[in-house]
Amino acid sequence: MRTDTGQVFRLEDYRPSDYHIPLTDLTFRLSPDSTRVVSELTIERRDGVSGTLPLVLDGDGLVLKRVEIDGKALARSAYQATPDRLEIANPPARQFRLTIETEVMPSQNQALMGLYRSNGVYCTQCEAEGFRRITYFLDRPDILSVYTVRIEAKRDEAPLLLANGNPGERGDLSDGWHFAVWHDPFPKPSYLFALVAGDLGLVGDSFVTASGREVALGIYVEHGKERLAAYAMDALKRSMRWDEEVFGREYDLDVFNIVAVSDFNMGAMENKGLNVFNDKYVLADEETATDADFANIEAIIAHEYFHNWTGNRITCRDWFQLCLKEGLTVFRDHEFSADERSRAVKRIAEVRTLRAHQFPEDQGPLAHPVRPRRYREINNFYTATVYEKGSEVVRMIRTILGAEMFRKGMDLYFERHDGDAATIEDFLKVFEDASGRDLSQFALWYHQAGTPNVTVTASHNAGSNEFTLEIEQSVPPTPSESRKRLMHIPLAFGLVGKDGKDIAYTSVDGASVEDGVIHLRKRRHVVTFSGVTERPAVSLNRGFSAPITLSIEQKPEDLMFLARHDGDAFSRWQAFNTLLTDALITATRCVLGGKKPAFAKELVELAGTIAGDETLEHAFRALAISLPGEADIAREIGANIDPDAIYAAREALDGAIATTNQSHFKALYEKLSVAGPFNPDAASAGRRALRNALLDYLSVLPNGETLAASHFAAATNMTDRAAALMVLAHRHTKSAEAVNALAVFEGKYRSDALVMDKWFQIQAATPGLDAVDLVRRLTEHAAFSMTNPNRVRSLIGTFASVNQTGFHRADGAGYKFFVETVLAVEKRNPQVAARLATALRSWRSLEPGRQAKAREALLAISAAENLSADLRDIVERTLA
Ligand code: 0A1
Ligand code: ZN
Repeated sequence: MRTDTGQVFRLEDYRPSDYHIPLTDLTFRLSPDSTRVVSELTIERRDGVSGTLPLVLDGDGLVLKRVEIDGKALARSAYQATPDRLEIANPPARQFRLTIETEVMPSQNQALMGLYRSNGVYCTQCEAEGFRRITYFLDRPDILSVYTVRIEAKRDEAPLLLANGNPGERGDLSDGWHFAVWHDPFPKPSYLFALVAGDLGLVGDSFVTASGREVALGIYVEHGKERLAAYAMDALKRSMRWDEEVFGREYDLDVFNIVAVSDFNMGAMENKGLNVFNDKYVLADEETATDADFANIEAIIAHEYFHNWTGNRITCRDWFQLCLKEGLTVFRDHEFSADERSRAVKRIAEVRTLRAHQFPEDQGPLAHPVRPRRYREINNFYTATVYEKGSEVVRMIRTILGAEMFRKGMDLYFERHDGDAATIEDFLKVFEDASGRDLSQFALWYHQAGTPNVTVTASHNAGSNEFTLEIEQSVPPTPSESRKRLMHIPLAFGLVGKDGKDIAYTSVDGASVEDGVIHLRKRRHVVTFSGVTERPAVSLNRGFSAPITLSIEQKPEDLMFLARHDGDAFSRWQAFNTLLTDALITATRCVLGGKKPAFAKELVELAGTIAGDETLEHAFRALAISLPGEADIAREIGANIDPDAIYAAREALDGAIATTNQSHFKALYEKLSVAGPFNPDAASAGRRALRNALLDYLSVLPNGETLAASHFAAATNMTDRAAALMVLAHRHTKSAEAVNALAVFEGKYRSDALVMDKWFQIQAATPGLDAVDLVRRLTEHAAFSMTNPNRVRSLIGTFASVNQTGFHRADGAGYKFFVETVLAVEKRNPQVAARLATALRSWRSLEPGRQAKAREALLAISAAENLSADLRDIVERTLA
């Protein structure tokens, strides 16, 4: 484990390396407890660099066995080696070959960075700085090298030997060993290096590219699970075709392999030609995976594949530029899913995710720009801001430029920077050059942290037929950025008339308005639309054109009207969601004041109308009628949060909607219950989503547990089964039906780790005071493991980040358990522990009692001895 050195890395300190490594030849002799790695590097000085120049290579916990230059052992006095660094004081001035032999222990590697074993399979994870745990290297993304890799292993232990690029020679060695050579012709940074060796089953297929080249596709999974990779393979082929059609990008190697492993710190990794996946994002069938799992698999398969161009062919100059590959690739996978599924539904889901994960980050102590300027531990910057907000920034570029210019800019990006380690400046420049637009103010979206607030007042003058919007922007201060500059915010809008159609206007004054988008550039704009003969309902930030918080005094009648008629599906959803959120905030205040919440009849009835509106997609209806989550409500309230009051308010609205609409919901539920063969497609998933949302409401009515129990018993797929189990476990906790369903589920899936994750997740989110004890008990369950990231995230992660009433228990018991667990996880896997610890990032918005307890918990973590760089960084920033 790397302990904290306190070193801070700064963007302004970037300078190119003095040395290049054009060729990297690696030989691995694999063994669980002692793997030998021989690295032969061709090293050159950068042009124009002269004089005595030490070569300093990065390491991390390495054991050096041998070092040679041009085939001769290096004198002990000529170099200095520590586990974390190899310095050669005075290497030859011309090109030379450096040979380094290291020893690593994959079986002991629980941090899952570098070379490790997962379920008996050797695999690697090198992003961001894992390659230095394998051999000494210039482990930075601007060192691009052509890799040739030879793997040697015992044939019976590892019949399968994979690395990046195309396969080369293979054969037998003595004593039951064998070898395989892989060559990747595309120069790449070390973080994209990968190796996999083990005994796995293959799902093979092929793909013919637009120019007619045949690519062999392979997905490797545990033996016996091949059938579960069919959906992933289908998603891969659709992704390859889509990237050709939409971005003009073809695949470039002869093979493309994906390996599913069961121990993985993140979702998946885009290693060139050899993606390594968390098995959760590969394996699926109707019996074991939910519709959400299918959608995630499709998105992540696409995401990693799309990295081949945005990340691999064009990589990042340094880790400050992480959003260059991640924001752009998320944008690409979002667009893919929107094309494959329902664009409107996809957009709503994206915005919900952004608000749930990125907004709290941007509004709390961990706020950072999409392109950060400093970091202590880069692993902690794989954040919602870099990924999700990074994607929103790319989306805004497209909004500003229009689809055609955007594509022209992307084409120029690929043409100009193929083979480069590029920067955000390079990226913005291609769009400026392609379109002739000035994006300098827009660039602040990359450089400035914080969610901009936009406040709007609207008025209509019937005498002059003018409609006026007074719009003001402000960006709140964030850590180490107290003064903010004004942003360029593209605000899509519509003026909706009585007939539900957008009203035309004759002219606009006060801001530039193009194609239904107001371009805000100043602190305040007074935008006047002339020729507006009726008072419109204004629909703002359509399609969520900018990642901002919007405050507009809007009459509930207008919001009701927009919820029924807005021509933009996202804004239609937003209007109803705003009404629900407002009602829940008021209800929370009632609860805190000791009063019983009451809700407007029109609102409660509108939920029924939307649920039954056959002109709307099922998935849209399901999203619309699902109440904002407890954390969403807390975020909107902003300060002095009492999770118990929010919970009670939400229960009250659930009850009111269910009671008012009961016969209608029951009839709809029945209508949607017709069984047919399972199809994972978006339309079928939407039907299931609506039916399960209705079940959730119906289950709060008398005998709700009986209905949920029969839904559970009759389920023919995991989506319905898990939905019913959740309703029982959360709404009828400890009822005979809940206890029985949990036991049945456990009995059936005990040996399927990924399904048991759902069982852990559902229980970890059980509302109320007992959850802490339940979760603590579940850490003793045979299917739980403190070393497997999926298990830890399902049980501990869900408890801490989803269970508002259980985790934020007023007596601090939730936090106490959390401290113990985070520290226990950290001993094995600092990266996973650091991510868990971000669950407390919004501690300052809690009411004073809980706030004090949360602070104590953070202090207890920071007081622990030998804290890893990962965890110390998160905890100290959270407390600062
Ligand atoms: N580049 C990957 C994410 C990733 C980052 C770090 C990892 O190390 C543990 C693993 C994966 C992606 O965006 O999918
Ligand atoms: Zn990515």
